Amino acid sequence: MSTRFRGLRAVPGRWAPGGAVLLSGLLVVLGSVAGCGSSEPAVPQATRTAGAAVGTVSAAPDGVQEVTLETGDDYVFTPATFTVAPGRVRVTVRNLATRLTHNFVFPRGTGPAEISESIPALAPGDSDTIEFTVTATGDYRFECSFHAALGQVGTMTVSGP
Ligand SMILES: [Cu+2]
Repeated sequence: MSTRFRGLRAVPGRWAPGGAVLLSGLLVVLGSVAGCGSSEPAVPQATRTAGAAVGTVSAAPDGVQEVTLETGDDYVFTPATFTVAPGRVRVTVRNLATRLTHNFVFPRGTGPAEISESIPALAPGDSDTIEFTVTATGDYRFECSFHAALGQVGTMTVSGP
C-alpha cells in the first residue's frame, strides 16, 4: 500500500486486528472514497489529449474572458496554467473521466485575493462553469481538493496592463 492512501486510514472501525479483516476493510474504505479507484497512476499523468480550444483564453461575445480546462482519469488539469487580464473570467471544467470525480477550487488564503466561486464536485462525464471577477494581479492557485496531494493543482495568472 503506498503512502498516498495514508490519509484514508483514519476511518473509525475499519482497522480491526487480523489480516483478512484489515484487507477487506481497506477495500471498503478505498471503494467508498468518491472518485478514487484502486489503480491510479502513482505520478500525475495526463491520459487524454486536450480537445480543440481547450486552455485557450478568449473573449466571449459578452466580453467575458473564457477558458476551458479538462481533467480525466488522472490528477491533471489541462492546461494547469493560464493567464487572464483583470476583469470578468468564465472557467469551464470538463471531466472526461469514466471513474474519477474531481472538483475545482481556489484555496482560501493562497492568492492575491479570495475567489469563492468553485465547482464543488464534478462527476465523470460532467462539465460545469463558474464566473468571477479578478482585480488583483498575481498568481492564483487552483486545485482539485480531492487530489491536490497527488499533484492536481494549477495556477491562474492575472496579468494587468
Ligand atoms: Cu481530482
